[in-house]
Amino acid sequence: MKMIVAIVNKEDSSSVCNALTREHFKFTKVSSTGGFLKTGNTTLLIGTSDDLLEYALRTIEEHCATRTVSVAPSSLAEQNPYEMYNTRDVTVGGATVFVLDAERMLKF
Ligand code: 2BA
Repeated sequence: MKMIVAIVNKEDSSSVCNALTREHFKFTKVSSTGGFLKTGNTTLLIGTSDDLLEYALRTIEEHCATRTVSVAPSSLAEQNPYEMYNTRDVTVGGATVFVLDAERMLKF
């Protein structure tokens, strides 16, 4: 049994969720915030059997895209005052995915 923790760009969130539901995966959707950009994203907790892991990962991948985001000077200034006049482009996923071994799944 695996637990997939997928942090999904909010632009891709409904497309990924719809695809997972269509493919009969069960998951929990949690509203989350990126530590760097401080903008909303969606964290999906997907419990699945080992043999469906790759299929679940492919489903996520097929419904995500990376984007380039221009970070406002004010956001950077909070972290480094020397950068307050420079915007910076960052490439944002898509999805950042962790795969964990789940020892057991219990339902009460
Ligand atoms: P954020 O933390 O808001 O990061 C958004 C994007 O900013 C990142 O895209 C990355 O391109 C850039 N970035 C993040 N931290 C940076 C830093 N210290 N210096 C320069 N650039 C930085 P992604 O890597 O695609 O990450 C998208 C979101 O996935 C992140 O949003 C965060 O919520 C999550 N994430 C990424 N890596 C993670 C990790 N190792 N652990 C937990 N969450 C992670």
